[in-house]
Amino acid sequence: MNKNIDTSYLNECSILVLGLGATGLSVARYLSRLGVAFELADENIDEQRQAELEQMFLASVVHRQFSAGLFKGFDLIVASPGIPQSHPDLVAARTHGVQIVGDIDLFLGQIDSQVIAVTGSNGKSTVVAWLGEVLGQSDLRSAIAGNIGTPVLELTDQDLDVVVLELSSFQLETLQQMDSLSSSVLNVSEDHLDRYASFDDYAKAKRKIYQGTSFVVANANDSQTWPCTDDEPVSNDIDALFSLSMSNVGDTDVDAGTGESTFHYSVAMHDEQEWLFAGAEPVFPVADLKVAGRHNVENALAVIALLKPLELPLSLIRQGLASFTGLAHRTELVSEISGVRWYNDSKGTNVDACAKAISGMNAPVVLIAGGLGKDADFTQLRTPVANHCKALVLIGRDAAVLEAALADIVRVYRANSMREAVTAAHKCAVSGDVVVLSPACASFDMFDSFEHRGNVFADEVRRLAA
Ligand code: UMA
Ligand code: ADP
Repeated sequence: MNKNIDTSYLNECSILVLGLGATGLSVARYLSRLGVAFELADENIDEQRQAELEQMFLASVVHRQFSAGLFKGFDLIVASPGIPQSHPDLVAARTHGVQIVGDIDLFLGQIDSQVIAVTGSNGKSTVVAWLGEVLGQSDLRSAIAGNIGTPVLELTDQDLDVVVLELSSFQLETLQQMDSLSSSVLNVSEDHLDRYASFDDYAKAKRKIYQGTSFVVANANDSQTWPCTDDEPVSNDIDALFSLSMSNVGDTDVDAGTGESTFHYSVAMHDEQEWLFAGAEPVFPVADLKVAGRHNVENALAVIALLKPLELPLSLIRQGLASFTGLAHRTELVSEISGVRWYNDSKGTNVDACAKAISGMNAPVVLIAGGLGKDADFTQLRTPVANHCKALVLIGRDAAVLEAALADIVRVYRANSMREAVTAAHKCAVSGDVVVLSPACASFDMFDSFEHRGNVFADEVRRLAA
């Protein structure tokens, strides 16, 4: 049974759209297209924007303040992902019987396409873009959307065979039913702990992606990515496992009770070089991937596993694995200046991503980090920093928190701007070193977005080169 919101239900209820960023505006446009009435609310708009929005959505009232009183007046609230479910006014409304959903719930309630869904603390955008790359070379009509940037409801006017969704834990919080062809939690490490009561709550939100999925793809080395029974991660509902370190490559586990198989995706030697394997089948040589780092080998395994239910020709999968060149701001080489390579990993917004980025460099690292720390435990960076970094340049609001966690194991410099940070890193680095911007933090204290931060970094590096 489809537990998501279908369009006939939308016509029957009073609706408030909460948050008027990319998601809220896409919801409002979608409801307008359906001819359904709704009101809008955002706490951070001025009178001019309010007037513009009222002009844009003619029959709709636009509110500039949230309150429990306002929320209780509706049957259904469509909340943007940036608004926590624990928001006191939302809690009051829910207690009052108001149904609270997100754009993903609306989208899943009305599409006919097959869905491939991806979440995880790190690698989501890379895996989703990579899936898009493979599917884009097939005969299937496909699109990618979700947390990667295009709100899902923007796809509703297209006729698609397959939709690949990047879903954040925020977007999964309200999810009732996924009903996807395949889904994966790629990995779970500390992130967004300023939003969740505990790491467990965060991991549980991610695992909601498996509800109603036909083909569960999980990380063999991370039990937090396994589906749950009574809130405990278990392995018996997993259809495919991927891992860089699987001893039984080529094997397929068959459950003695159910007869169901778990397929293995891993790496092993073949023709004297390392290959990606799907079960016993060598799929692609690791050295021929165009994206750097071991984490991207893992991402490639997840891509192959998630595509399994579509049974695409192997030649097509090989073509898509070979042609993917990675996304901007993810361990992206900006420049090489006097023998020093400068990498932009501005999307490294949490501890694990930063750890993977610096561990993947086979040269001494000068790391530029800092920003909004989201209550993370930066002592988890101690081992990778001790093993790989020769100096640390810290920026942003939580620079002092990072310094307190790491200053006894590495030389630390503080900088007040990206220009100062790049200058300091330039002074520390010698030929053969690498400088990596991988902040382990969100960007919003100093920049509009991680893209903005990465672009400012790249501009400063190019200025050095000029
Ligand atoms: N707002 C309020 N009150 C609040 C919080 C927000 O009124 O308490 C309003 C803001 O004033 C603003 C609007 O809500 O006008 C913003 O809504 P939003 O924060 O949900 O952002 P959107 O623009 O709708 O973008 C969201 C995702 N943002 C977040 O989850 C924070 C985008 O992911 C996503 O690309 C987009 O939907 C389309 O699906 C960004 C992100 O940072 C990239 N995601 C996090 C991450 O990747 O770590 C989860
Ligand atoms: P997300 O969309 O989950 O934030 P991205 O693909 O944008 O993931 O990558 C964000 C950062 O995470 C990259 O800059 C890289 O340093 C790191 N990363 C990518 N894939 C992985 C992975 N599988 N495991 C750990 N870190 C990863």
